[in-house]
Amino acid sequence: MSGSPNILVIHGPNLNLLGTREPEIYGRATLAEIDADLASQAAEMGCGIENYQSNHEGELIDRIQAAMGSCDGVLINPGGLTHSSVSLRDALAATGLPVLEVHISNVFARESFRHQSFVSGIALGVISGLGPRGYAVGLEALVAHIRG
Ligand code: CA2
Repeated sequence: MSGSPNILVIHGPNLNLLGTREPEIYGRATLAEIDADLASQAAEMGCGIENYQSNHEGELIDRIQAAMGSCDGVLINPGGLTHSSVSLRDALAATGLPVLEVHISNVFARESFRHQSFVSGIALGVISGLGPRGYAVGLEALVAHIRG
C-alpha cells in the first residue's frame, strides 16, 4: 500500500441505469460520470481506483474475492442486494478489507424493506441520501481510514 491505497468501487444491480430512469430518486448523473469524478478525486488524493458494475450477484462476489491482495478498501453501492444478499456480505467480510457502503437515496425515507442492510453490519460506515456526492464523501472517508 505504502501511502497510495488502491480502492475497489463496486456498483450493484441496475446502477448501470443511473441517469436514464427515475431521476427524482437517483438524480441525473450517469454511472460513467460518477466513475469519472471518482477517478479524478482518486488521482488528486494519490490513490488508485478500480470500478466494477454488474447485474449478477456471483460476478460481484468474484470481483470482490479478486480484490484480496490487490486492494486496500472497498467502496460499494450494493443496489438491491443490500437488502437480500448474505453471500455478498460474506464475500465482503472474507476480504478483511474496510468496506464503505453508499446509497444514493435515503433508504430510511423509503419502503421499510430498504431499512435493513446485510452489508452495514460489516461496514466501516454507511452514507445514504446524499445523492452522487455520497461516493465522493465515502472515498474521502475510506482513504482517511486506511491512511490512519
Ligand atoms: O439508493 C441507492 O443507491 C440504492 O442502493 C439503489 C438501489 C436500491 O435497491 C436500494 O434500496 C438503494 C437500486 C438501484 C437501482 O438503480 C436505478 C437507477 C436508475 C434507474 C433505475 C434504477
